[in-house]
Amino acid sequence: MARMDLIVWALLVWLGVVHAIPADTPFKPPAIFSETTSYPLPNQGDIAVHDPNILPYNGEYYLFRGGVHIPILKAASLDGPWRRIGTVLDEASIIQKENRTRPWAPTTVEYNGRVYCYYTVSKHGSRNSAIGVASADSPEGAWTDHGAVVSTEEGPQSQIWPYTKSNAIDAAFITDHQTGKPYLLYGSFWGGIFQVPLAEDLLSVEDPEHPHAKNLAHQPGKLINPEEGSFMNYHEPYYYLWFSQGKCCRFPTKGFPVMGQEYSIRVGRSTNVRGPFVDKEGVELQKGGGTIAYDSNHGQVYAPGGLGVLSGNGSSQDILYYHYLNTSIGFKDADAQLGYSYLDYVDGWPEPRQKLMIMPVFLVAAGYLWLYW
Ligand SMILES: *[C@@H]1O[C@H](CO)[C@@H](O)[C@H](O)[C@H]1NC(C)=O
Ligand SMILES: *[C@@H]1O[C@H](CO)[C@@H](O)[C@H](O)[C@H]1NC(C)=O
Ligand SMILES: CC(=O)N[C@H]1CO[C@H](CO)[C@@H](O)[C@@H]1O
Repeated sequence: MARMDLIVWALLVWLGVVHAIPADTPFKPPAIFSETTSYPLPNQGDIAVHDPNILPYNGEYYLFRGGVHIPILKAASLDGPWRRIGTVLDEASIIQKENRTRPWAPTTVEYNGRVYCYYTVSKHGSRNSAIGVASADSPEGAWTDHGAVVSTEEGPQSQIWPYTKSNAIDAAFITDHQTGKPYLLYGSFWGGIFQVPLAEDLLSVEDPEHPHAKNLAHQPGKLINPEEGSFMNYHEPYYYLWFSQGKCCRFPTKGFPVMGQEYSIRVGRSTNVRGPFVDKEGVELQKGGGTIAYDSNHGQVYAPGGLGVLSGNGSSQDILYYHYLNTSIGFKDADAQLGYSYLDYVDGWPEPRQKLMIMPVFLVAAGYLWLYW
């Protein structure tokens, strides 16, 4: 507008002849919630939980969550209802670090007839963290706390690489499907996701003074690595390294990031349990790679992450479970909901589906008929 036009327009606005903003222009909020339909809506797990961890055991599901002494819940189906049955710890963790009454992000596994729960003792924004472990004969207990397996910043071996540059949070566990050798994964926000071999009793790192560690995922050149909550599963012929990337928490107090910067679920694969892992574009996860497998969708699901995978063991579909914020429920961390999707592997890349595929069921039925007809 020329200067004269502006003056005339301002005068007309002042006189009320025209409105400063045409009244029918709709207010356009900044793009925050993705409306994409490229990802399916989750199946709803009927429980509010952040960083869920689920162990199928004796035909039931046990859900472990962060909180005072690590609460345990139980259900006959992933759809709930979930019933609280107790806690992993009877008192504060024996790890002498802050917030030890309230560990985070447990990961529970069954190994050689025992159950092991790896948990995190840390606090937001600190690298003074540890991963501890408790074990029991069954998820119903009685549990024994064994204390720290890896410590960063302070504690045993914390002066040894990779503990010097990593953050001991968010444990995951995998065994080499050929040798049975167990590994612990952890990280991050510092240095990315790391993997260390475990001793056979699963209570310590193998050769603790010289850990044969690998850095499996990280964003080069960045001090802050918003990659965390890793998980590894094996689905022949690949190991899949999953993690959550982006802003996870505290949206009501810290505000919303621009769309795409919130939590999303990423994945890469390798034929070797120790990597290197690459994403769908062939980018190594150690070089910032990671294909988005599940992200905000339908304007309803926001910042999904904190995931795990349940193996169908070849007879049923694998299941990806996670937490997400439902945009019509709320954005507090405590509002996070349990969701899950069935995994379809397309060219060896996992794709979430809302419904169980007909195919495996059909094959099992056909096999059954062929055997017994
Ligand atoms: C798959 O097999 C593992 C190891 O045998 C077992 O712990 C797990 O419960 C099985 N998962 C399902 C969904 O049957
Ligand atoms: C979100 O919450 C609304 C209201 O409770 C519910 O109708 C809807 O199914 C939920 N969607 C998801 C994906 O959780
Ligand atoms: C999650 C949690 O319990 N955080 C606490 C950790 O400890 C600090 C300081 O002691 C508390 O302020 C946090 O609330």
